[in-house]
Amino acid sequence: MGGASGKSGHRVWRNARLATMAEGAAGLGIVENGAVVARDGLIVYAGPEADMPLAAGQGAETVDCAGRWITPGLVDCHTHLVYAGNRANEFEMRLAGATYEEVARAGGGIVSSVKSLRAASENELVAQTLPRLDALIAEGVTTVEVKSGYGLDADNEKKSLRAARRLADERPVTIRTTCLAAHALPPEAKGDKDAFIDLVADTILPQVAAEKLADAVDGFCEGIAFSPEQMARVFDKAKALGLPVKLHADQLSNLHGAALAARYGALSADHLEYTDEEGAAAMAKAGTVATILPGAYYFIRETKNPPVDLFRRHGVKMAVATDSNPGTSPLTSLLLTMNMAATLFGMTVDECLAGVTREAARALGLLDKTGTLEAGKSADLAIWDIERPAELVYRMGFNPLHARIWRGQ
Ligand code: DI6
Ligand code: FE
Repeated sequence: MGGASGKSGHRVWRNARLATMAEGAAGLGIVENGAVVARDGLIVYAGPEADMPLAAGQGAETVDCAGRWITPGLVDCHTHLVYAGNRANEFEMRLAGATYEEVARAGGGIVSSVKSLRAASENELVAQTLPRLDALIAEGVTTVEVKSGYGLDADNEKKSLRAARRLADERPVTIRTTCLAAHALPPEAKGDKDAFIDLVADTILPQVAAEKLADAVDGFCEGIAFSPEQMARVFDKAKALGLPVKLHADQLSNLHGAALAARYGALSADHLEYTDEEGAAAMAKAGTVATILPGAYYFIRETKNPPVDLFRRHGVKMAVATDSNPGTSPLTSLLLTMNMAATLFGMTVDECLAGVTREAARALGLLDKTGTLEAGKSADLAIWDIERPAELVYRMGFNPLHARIWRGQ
């Protein structure tokens, strides 16, 4: 939307159709003939244009949306966006028949990204990440979570998180950072997982917390990574440092990671292909969001689907995210991700759209700030050239974004 905003940052988008995604509203919270008013970066009104309070719109710069749809700005709540180089070579190995686990055991996988990241400067990391961030932003994303996890020592984890924070200086976007030091075993640990977990808990997390570099703590609970007991040790330290937790859980096998995450009141448990009913029930009880990541499922040609139906039956909220990373999900399109969630997992259009807005915000602990079109939240909007919201999920490789508004601009 060209043109400077009003002096007070006061704008009305009128003649629009809204998918407010407000909690409790039926379906997408659709408002025909709707308007959104933003002042000083916050939504002051979102609803029928006819009901817009006079005072809300008075003196505001007005934008005629010509019947276009407005949704909340999209939220990608699970990415490993900051990395160096890529792993196209491993992709070729897998095409020749190797599994992801075989590639990892052969010294490839996450550890090869660790080598590349350690060799890159913070500036190089920012520069290499910006094109990926730009791809997300081009599709209406206004909030992105970014994990570390390719540094695996204090200095390199902090370098990754600093690079992630700097993305917010380079682009109009909200960045949330997550420390994923317990992602893989670095070569210098010489196979001693417990000693590495000591390093994470006693050194890396305290330093990251002291420098306020992370908004949450994550880990990879898996046979090829860390056990539930080792993750519990990391989570105990995170809690002691006042940081909320998340978990890569039950992606390749069922180690009961979902239940572990729930026990720690995790914001989210992510992947979840192998989660069982007990895990789903525990998540529901704890209010832990299930983050569904179809990009990784697709890319490693997994065949076990996450138990979407169990999540529905137990009332677990579902977010949908790219898992953008060099090894298992080199994906930078949240629109395509929704299509995959629908096509591969049978998620509905409403679930997919909630998954990249309201539920993704919830998975980041940001539901009071973004993720729906409601007064009091950040004016993060995506305006679309579509006739109906299902088009956002239905199309593959097409971007109908008309305009993107971040904090009212
Ligand atoms: N699960 C994943 O899918 C990614 N990390 C994780 O814990 C893979 C990251 C990578 O292969 O680089
Ligand atoms: Fe991931």
